[in-house]
Formats: sequence, structure tokens, C-alpha cells
Amino acid sequence: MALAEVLKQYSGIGNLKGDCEYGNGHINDTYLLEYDNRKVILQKVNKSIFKEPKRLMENIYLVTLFLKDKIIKRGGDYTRETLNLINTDDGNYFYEDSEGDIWRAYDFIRDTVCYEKVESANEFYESGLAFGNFQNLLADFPVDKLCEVIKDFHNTQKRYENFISQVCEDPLKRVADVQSEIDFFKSREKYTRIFNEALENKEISLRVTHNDTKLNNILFDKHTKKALCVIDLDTIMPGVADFDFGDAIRFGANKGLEDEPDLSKVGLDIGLFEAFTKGFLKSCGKSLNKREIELLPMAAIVMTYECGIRFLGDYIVGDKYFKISRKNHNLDRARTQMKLISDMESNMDEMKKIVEKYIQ
Ligand code: ADP
Ligand code: GN1
Ligand code: MG
Repeated sequence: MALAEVLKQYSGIGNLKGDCEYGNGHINDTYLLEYDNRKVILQKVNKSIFKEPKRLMENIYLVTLFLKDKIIKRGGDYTRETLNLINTDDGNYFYEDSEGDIWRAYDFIRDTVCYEKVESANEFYESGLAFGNFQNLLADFPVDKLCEVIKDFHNTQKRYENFISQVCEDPLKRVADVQSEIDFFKSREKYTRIFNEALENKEISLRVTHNDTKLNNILFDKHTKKALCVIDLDTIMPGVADFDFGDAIRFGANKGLEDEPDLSKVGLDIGLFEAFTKGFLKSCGKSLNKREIELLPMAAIVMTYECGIRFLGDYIVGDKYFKISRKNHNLDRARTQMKLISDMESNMDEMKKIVEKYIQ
């Protein structure tokens, strides 16, 4: 019903041939719409997670216009290298439906692929280049125009406090069965403080960052296999540069999938770590300070830790945040993060050496 109402607002696009659910995002509802001569991505913004969806849309509107301008100036193709919002028939860049949900439409970028796992190290190198380049492109974006879409999004200390409250609350009596997982995270509580302390001591500072640098938030050109476009712009806000690095490693340098139930398939692929580091430092290494560079391997651990407590906490309270498609899905996700953290701890020296090798 809601979808039919929304589609009417975009009738100017043409004759709609079909629509289907699309993608593997954990947060928003995504649909692919096929018109006679055009494909479109339509998304319903998750309003229980994004409390100010209109301000979020303003962020995306401003950022995509800014990127478009930069891409044109450097002779690129803005129709493929950034997302482009499509206006409703009334000329607005989003639609608010009768239930107060916010919808947006983007041109579907054709001839692209989106991976849950890379097929070669070179593709991961490409994604490092792309996320580093994305930070560069936005380095002079007027930061005061951006709203903080989710407060304390990567404040790992706050995430930990929230996790402990979820454990204490234990509404479904699931805690008793996951005590060893809880203990794993509790015994590593030190990780939650590292970046807050670096910020407080002014060793690092906030920049405009993407904040959700999963591999599946990049579109690759199907033919050249080069990273083409960074997508999923919901969480662009002031953040820590290292976290864009760390979150990308968490997801993409995993030998297995984020939700792999067979933990023997999960672990840090140090070759992929190297490929991403090479790309990321090539494109944005010069703009990072010494401490930011030093902290890159730690950011991989901290982002994996943070995601791990988010998954485990969500499992404990009954899977209210991340979409699930099977029983214990969030618990499986938490366990892959634990395996990765242990692997990263054993590989810390190797990760540091790799970062040093690619300092610009
Ligand atoms: P979520 O916030 O739920 O992760 P995304 O914005 O990442 O949603 O979109 C979900 C998926 O839809 C992406 O992983 C990608 O496969 C696909 N997608 C999104 N936007 C486009 C686009 N403009 N062109 C082609 N595919 C897209
Ligand atoms: C969510 O939207 P998506 O699926 O790209 C989440 C990220 C997590 C990620 C874990 C707004 O990302 O923070 O790292 O799941 N996004 C939000 O897979 O919470
Ligand atoms: Mg996504």
C-alpha cells in the first residue's frame, strides 16, 4: 500500500515495468524499480534508527551536489561516480508518505557490481583507493552544514555502556546462554577508550567521514573492476578518519562473510589487509597525521569490537536494530567479530609493519 502511494509521486519518470526488493543492507528498505528506459533505486529510510530523516536527507542532498561539482571539475562522469537523487513530481528530493516515512530515489548505476566478498586482492585495493579518495573529496565540505545523524555513532565507550545496559536488562533471558561471548568483550573493555582519549588529547581530530565503509557500500565497474562509486551516504558526518579504514577491514578483510556460522571459515586475511592499506594510504595517506597512521591497525580492532557488541547486544534485546533472516543471526554475526578480533590481536605486529610499508 505504502509503496503504491510512493510510486505515484515518481510517475514523471515514466512507465513502471516492475519493482522488487533489492540489496543486502541491514537498515533501510531498498527496491529496484524498472521503467521503460531507466532503472531506479527507491529506499525507505529507517525512521526508528534515523530520528531526523529529513535532516539526514538534507545531508545527502548537500553532499551529493558537492561531489557532483567536484567530479565535473576534475573531468569525471558524475552520473556514475556519485549517487544522484531523483526529484518527485513535485520537485522534492524526498517524499514523506502518509505514515511519516521518508523515501528517496536514486538513479540506478548500470553495469556495476557490488560485492559481499572480493574476488581478488586488487578489488580490495581499489576499494581502499575509493574510500580514501572519498575522504579527500569531502575534506573541504563545510562541516557545520552536516547534522550528526546518529549521535555517538562511533563513540565506542557509549556503545559499551549501552551494551552493558542491554546485558543487565536481559528482556528475553538470553544472557545465560551467551555469557562466554559477553565475557570476551568485557575482558577487552580497554579498546573502547583508545580513540576517545586520542580525541580528548587532540592527537587526532574529527573530519567529514563516511562511517559505514563496508565493501557492499561501493559499486565496482562491471567491466574494468575498478571501484566506481561510494554509496550508502546515510552516516556521513564528522568522524574519525581511522574508523573508515577500520570498518572496511572488519568487513572486507575477513576470509568469510560477516554472518558466517562456520567459524573455521572466518579470520583476518592479511593479504587483503595489505591490499586495502596500500590503496587507502595511497589516496589519503598524505592528509593523515602521524598518530592517525599509527592507530590504523587499532582502528580495525576497535571497529570490529564495536560492531561485535552492537550485534551481541541486539541479539540479547531481541534483534530490534539489525535486520535478521534466520534464528541467531545477530549472534552468528557477533561470533564472527570475536574470531576476527582474536586474529587481529595475533597479527598486530604484522599489521603495523604493513602500515609502515605504505606510509606516503
Ligand atoms: P543500506 O543502508 O540498507 O545498506 P544501501 O544504500 O547500501 O542500503 O543500498 C543497498 C544495496 O542497493 C547496495 O548494497 C547496492 O547493492 C544497491 N544500490 C544502492 N544504491 C544503488 C545505485 N544507485 N545503483 C546501483 N545499486 C545500488
Ligand atoms: C549497518 O546499512 P548497512 O547495512 O550498510 C550499520 C553499520 C554496521 C553494519 C554492520 C546506520 O550498515 O553501522 O557496521 O550494518 N548501519 C547503521 O554490517 O547502523
Ligand atoms: Mg549499505
